[in-house]
Amino acid sequence: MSNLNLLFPQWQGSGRTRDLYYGALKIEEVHLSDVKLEEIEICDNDSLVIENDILGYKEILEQLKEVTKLINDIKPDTIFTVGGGCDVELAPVSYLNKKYDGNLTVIWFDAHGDLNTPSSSPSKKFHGMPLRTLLGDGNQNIVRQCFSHINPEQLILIGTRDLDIPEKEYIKENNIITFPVELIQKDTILDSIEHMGFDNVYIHIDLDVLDPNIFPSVTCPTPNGINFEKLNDILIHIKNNYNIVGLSLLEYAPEKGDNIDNLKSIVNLGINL
Ligand SMILES: [Mn+2]
Repeated sequence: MSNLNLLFPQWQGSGRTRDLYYGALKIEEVHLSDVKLEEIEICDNDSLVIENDILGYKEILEQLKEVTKLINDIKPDTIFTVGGGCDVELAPVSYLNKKYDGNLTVIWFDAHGDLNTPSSSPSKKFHGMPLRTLLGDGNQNIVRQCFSHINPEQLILIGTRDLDIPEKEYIKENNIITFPVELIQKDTILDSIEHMGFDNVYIHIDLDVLDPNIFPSVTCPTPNGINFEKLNDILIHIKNNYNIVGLSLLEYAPEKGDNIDNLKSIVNLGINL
């Protein structure tokens, strides 16, 4: 089994700020200095424009081409991705979904749905659209650049608590399994994964799933999240029962004096896939 550790500090999806770029570099410095990584080079032009209802469309499409080429050359069995924003998920998730023939549950730890289309997005920031893109909707140049698309039946949203109205409608129409914070319970989550019937699991971690009182250094801090103990407990529980083929660690926007020691267990899970 070969694991790819991917450093993809794409910041363009979060707007005209490079915080997420520096966040990725800090995670690398603190936790990955002795780990073999592949890094995607990121455009540093900060005069982003909105094209096709997506801010930074050109850069995002270009970087997507880079990362799909890299993954296609390496052909890993598993991928650990350090972002960057949630929008870095397109290549890893669509690749693994293709590799495992759709035999994949995608678990999305995130305060948000990331389910907007370019036209429904209020902000036009692409980090609010990656999951919907992975489901095959949105800008078709970007969709076509992905390795495959996933189906709503493969998806579990955990910790979701800030959804736009079109996202709520999409979740309802497609019966997407959602665990709001108050319903998060590791055995119930395991039951859901079991019920879906897939053998492999992809885990998306947007750090804004955590409560801002515990971890405020994210692009979109959202009140009433979970704590590290709960997150790690669920991750261990999933690892003990399923084949985790991909994991991501996303949306870290560093602040002076931050201590990110408590990301260690997530990183360890990722590099040991
Ligand atoms: Mn997100």
